[in-house]
Amino acid sequence: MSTVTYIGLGSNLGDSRQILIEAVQKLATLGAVKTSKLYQSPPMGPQDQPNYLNAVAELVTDLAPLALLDQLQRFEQESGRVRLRRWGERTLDLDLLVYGQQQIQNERLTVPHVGLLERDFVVIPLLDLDANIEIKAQQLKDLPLVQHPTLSVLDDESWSNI
Ligand code: A4P
Ligand code: MG
Repeated sequence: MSTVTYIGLGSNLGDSRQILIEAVQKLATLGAVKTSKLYQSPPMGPQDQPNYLNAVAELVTDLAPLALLDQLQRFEQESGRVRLRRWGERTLDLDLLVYGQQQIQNERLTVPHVGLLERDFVVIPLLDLDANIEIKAQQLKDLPLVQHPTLSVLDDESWSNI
């Protein structure tokens, strides 16, 4: 049975734009994909690291949650993922933000993703995909951070034509 999922994409090392484009193409092998706009976002966490490119993809897939996580982690490795420190720079981060209406808590997976509601670089792209999305009984469009986003849209043709 197909489930609507949302995947957070982030990169701040290497050719981030190209890395995210390839990540979306790989996600499309797992089901039907739609993408948010592409954003540039100042780093959360250590400030001595480059800005991030961030986006969210909606993926409608038949994969079960852990099977989907396996694929996301495979794609991270294939992008030559380097992750140097907590909240630090990385070539590709793929987070399973939402899996249908499910709440999941096990040693590999917490869904909805921890911190989702506090991160404008996740909330704003989610609203691109569903302006009325509700997560953990919270209408995302009503969150205060939506009024004061720190991120900016990248007007990027290669992104909108994936
Ligand atoms: N894991 C548990 N739940 C999930 C889930 N829902 N999705 C486990 C994906 N993985 C999940 O992942 C560590 C473990 O989390 C995995 O093995 C999986 O089983 P990881 O990607 O190595 O580490 P992490 O927790 O993602 O890294 P970290 O360093 O804690 O950071 P975050 O929270 O991912 O943040 N600033 C901006 N502007 N934009 C960003 O995208 N990203 C980060 C990284 C920091 N600052 C940022 C950004
Ligand atoms: Mg991650």
